[in-house]
Amino acid sequence: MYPPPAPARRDFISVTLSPGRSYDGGQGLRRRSCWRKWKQLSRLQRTVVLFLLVVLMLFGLLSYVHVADEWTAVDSRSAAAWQVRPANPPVLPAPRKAAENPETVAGLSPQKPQRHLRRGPPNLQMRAPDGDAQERRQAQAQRRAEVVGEAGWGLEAQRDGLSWRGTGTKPPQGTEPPGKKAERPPRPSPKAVRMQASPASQNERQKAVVDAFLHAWAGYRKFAWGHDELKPLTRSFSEWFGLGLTLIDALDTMWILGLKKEFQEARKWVSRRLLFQKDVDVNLFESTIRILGGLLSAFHLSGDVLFLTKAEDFGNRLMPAFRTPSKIPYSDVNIGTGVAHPPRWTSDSTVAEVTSIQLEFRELSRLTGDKKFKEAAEEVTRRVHALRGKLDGLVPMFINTNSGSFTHLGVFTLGARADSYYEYLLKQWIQGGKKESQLLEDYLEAVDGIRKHLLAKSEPRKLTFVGELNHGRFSAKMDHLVCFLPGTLALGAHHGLPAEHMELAQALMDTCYQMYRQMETGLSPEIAHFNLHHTKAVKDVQVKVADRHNLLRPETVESLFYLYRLTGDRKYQDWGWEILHSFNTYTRVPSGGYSSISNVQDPRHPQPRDKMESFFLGETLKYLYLLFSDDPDLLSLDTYVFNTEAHPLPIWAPS
Ligand code: DMJ
Repeated sequence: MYPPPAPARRDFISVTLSPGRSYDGGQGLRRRSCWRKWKQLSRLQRTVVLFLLVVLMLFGLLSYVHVADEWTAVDSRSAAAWQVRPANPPVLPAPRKAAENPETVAGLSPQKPQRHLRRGPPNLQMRAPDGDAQERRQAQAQRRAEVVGEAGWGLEAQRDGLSWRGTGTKPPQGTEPPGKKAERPPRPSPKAVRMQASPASQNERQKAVVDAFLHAWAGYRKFAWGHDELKPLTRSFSEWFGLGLTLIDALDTMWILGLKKEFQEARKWVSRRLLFQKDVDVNLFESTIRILGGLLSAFHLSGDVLFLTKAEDFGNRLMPAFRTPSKIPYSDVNIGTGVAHPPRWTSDSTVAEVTSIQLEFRELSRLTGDKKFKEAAEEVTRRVHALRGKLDGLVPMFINTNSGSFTHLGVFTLGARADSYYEYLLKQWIQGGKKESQLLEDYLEAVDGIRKHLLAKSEPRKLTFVGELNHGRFSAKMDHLVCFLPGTLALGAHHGLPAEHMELAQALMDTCYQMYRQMETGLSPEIAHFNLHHTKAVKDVQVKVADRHNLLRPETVESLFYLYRLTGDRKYQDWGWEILHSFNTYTRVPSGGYSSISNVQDPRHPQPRDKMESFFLGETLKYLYLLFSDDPDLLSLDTYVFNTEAHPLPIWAPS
């Protein structure tokens, strides 16, 4: 009646996959039961399970690809590259107690983590510097250093940390313009061997400058060692690039002032702590004139190739700034990633900034034999030369990095954003042995443009000053920055330019001095406005509340140095002496350092701003020291040309 029971169904998997195996550890049974369970699931349940499985597999696949990429990247970087970038990369030493000697404390001090200063939209990002190429370049530089060491130059410095050579211990070396790849190792400048000062050879005023320097240095050393700038009131520091800016800016000043111990200690910091592999944005112009210029100058004066090696490394890291549609460089570049960009608010660069890096880049090419530095910088000069929008040789203040054209047309000044354009026209011409006539022509035309459009006389003393032109309207406003001009004009006259340049230099020098003299503290404001009206008992120099600060700037004492050196008139030394006295009276901070002040018209409350700019050591005190020297061979103006941060570089074919 009942149908016979159906034969037991054999499990398909166990029969087909395990033929002839009597015992499989229970796996067959498990498979059988899994399969049964699977078959018992509804269609919907099976779909869900299958979907989850597919998702899991996709996830696994993606993870694999990512991990594989990571390993490929790790493989492609050299071991060395990883060694120089530890997880918590050290660059700057922590602040030290006053008693500690910055460079003799054993071991490395705790480091601050790197700041991330990468800025700019992603579409501006460019290729990071090639790690391998960088290593190759460093190795080449190191090899050159060894060759130079073997040749006798810098050998003592490498062995002992510093060589303070005596007069005439080496034959004078000539300089030569940059040509093809250097066939000989780089040589420091011809006068390096004579560049030493002993206290015995210093006059009283020079000793006062040395005293001021040591006071400033003591503050920096105690409270800001290895950092960018000293904050002397709060006894701390501020960072701009995080590259020991003050220390680098001050290296050649220490050499010139004969401060051997201080120089040696700073050199040690450069050797051990100055690393440029940092994720940090630097301003192309500021870092070129202060860091690149400072290192090149330290190399020339001391003959120590350490400084050239560092300069080349740094120069390479600045190069991405030139990769723009117009070849006019961006204002900022990240020296770690090679990402360059303009300021956040514009695609313009400042005219003075892009035209005041040439002395340094040209010299770097000459020393390294690598033409790329010179070519990039000179391309800018060529393009600016050909631009429309000038007024009788005067240039606007901005230039666009996309179009390569001037922007904000119709505004002309010799102050901020244009100043050193004029200075570098003349100085490049001098640096190159007075052969590059286009530079000279542009300079001469600009001086005529200044005469024609920007000069005026104040009341009541009839001081000649350089004003500004704003769409045809003259403004009697003159930045302290313009006070570089008397020195530059005098330098040109010394190199054979018209004598009337020297007359104008002297007239402007009087004016710059009066910008100090007519202030209650004896210190110039940042910006002066000249009185044009004939009324009794009014000062020529007037100051707006927003402009009455003094940042310890160098331009006036810089020009005093040129004027004294080139005329021999001692009144310029006396004026410089007065200015040094005022700095000491109103800006010297007892615990160490000097501070910029907010009010040059209030001797009772000059309001220190708690900042010592690096150029106070790099420029102001250096020029004062040179001003008080009666030795025309101390950095002869026929042998050296000073960059705009007062770092002397050799003239390629000295007269
Ligand atoms: C310096 O950095 C340089 O002299 C630059 O050319 C202008 N500004 C400061 C000093 O005032």
